[in-house]
Amino acid sequence: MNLADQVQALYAKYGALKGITIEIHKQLIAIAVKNEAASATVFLQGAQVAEYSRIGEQPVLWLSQENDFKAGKSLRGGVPICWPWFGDLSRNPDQVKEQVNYTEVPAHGFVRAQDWELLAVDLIDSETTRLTLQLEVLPTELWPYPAVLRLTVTVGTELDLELKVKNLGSDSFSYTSALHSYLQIGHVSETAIEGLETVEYIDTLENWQVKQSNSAIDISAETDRIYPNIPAQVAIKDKQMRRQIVMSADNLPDMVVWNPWIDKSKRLSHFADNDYENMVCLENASVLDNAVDLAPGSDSISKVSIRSVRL
Ligand code: TA6
Repeated sequence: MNLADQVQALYAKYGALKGITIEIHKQLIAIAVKNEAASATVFLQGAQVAEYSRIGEQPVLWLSQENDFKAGKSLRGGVPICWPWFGDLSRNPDQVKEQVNYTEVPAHGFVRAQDWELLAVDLIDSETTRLTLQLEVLPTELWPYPAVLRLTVTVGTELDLELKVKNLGSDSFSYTSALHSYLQIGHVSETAIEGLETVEYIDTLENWQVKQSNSAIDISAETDRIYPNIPAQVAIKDKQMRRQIVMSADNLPDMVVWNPWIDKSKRLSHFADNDYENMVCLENASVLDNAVDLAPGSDSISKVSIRSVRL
C-alpha cells in the first residue's frame, strides 16, 4: 500500500479520536498524540517514539534536527528499539551471534528500520493515551526465528514503554536488546547522572575494561559504557533545565550510557557537530550475560518509564 493509502486507512480507523493526528514526514508515517498531560509523536517505522513532552514543559526526549525521514533508516533520537542484538553483533554473547547467518550486519539489530503495524489507540482518560504497535518477525536467512514484538506506548504524566517479545517458532532463540532512549538536556556540562555510583561498568572505549566510578557521572569526554545489573532507578540531574529525568525499568537489568562528544559527533549520521551538548542516551537493556533465552511459545515482557521531575 502506498503512503497516501496507508494514511487514509489510518485516518478512517483513528482520525476521529480526540488528540490523535496521522502525519506524513517525507517517507515516514507518524501518529501524533496530545492529551491534557502530554504530547508525543510515534513513528510506525521501528515503533519509534520520537517526541515526548509534558504540556507546558521542554521536551524530555531529544530528536535530531538533521533527520531526513527516509524509509529503512531509524531516526536519530527518541527511543529506537534495538533487537535481536544490541550494538555490534560481534560483541554479543555466542548464543546470540551463532543464530545470525551473516557477519556484515547493522548495529542494533533490524527491527528499528522495519514498519510496525498500529494495532490500537486507546484514550484511557483525559491525561492518558495508549498506542499498541506490533511487528511480526518472519523467518529469514538472516534471522530464521519467527517471533512477534508488541510495543505498548502510554503517553501521560510519564512516558511508559512496554515491549513484549513472543517466540512463535519451535526452536528456542536468544537475544539482546535495548530501549535506546535519547534524552534532552540543557547542557552536558551542567548535568550529572545519578544512581550508578556503586555499579561496576564496562568501558567499551578502553578495551572493554571493567571500572567503577563511585560518584555521579559527569560527562566530559566521549562516553560509551555498559552498566550491568543496575538499581531500579537512574536519574539525570539537569541544573540548566532545573529538572530531573528519572528512568525506571522492569526486566531490563542493564544500562548503557552514551554521549558521542566532539569527534564522534562529526562522524555520526543525522547529527549536528554540537548536538552532543544537548543529549545523553540512557539505554535500559538486556545485554552480555543478561541475554534473554526464549523457549518456543514463551514470551518476555520488559518495561521502561521515563518521567520528568522539577528540581
Ligand atoms: O548505544 C551506544 C551505541 O552503541 C554507540 O556505540 C553508538 O554507536 C550509538 O549506539 C548509536 O548507534 P547508531 O547505530 O544508532 O548510530
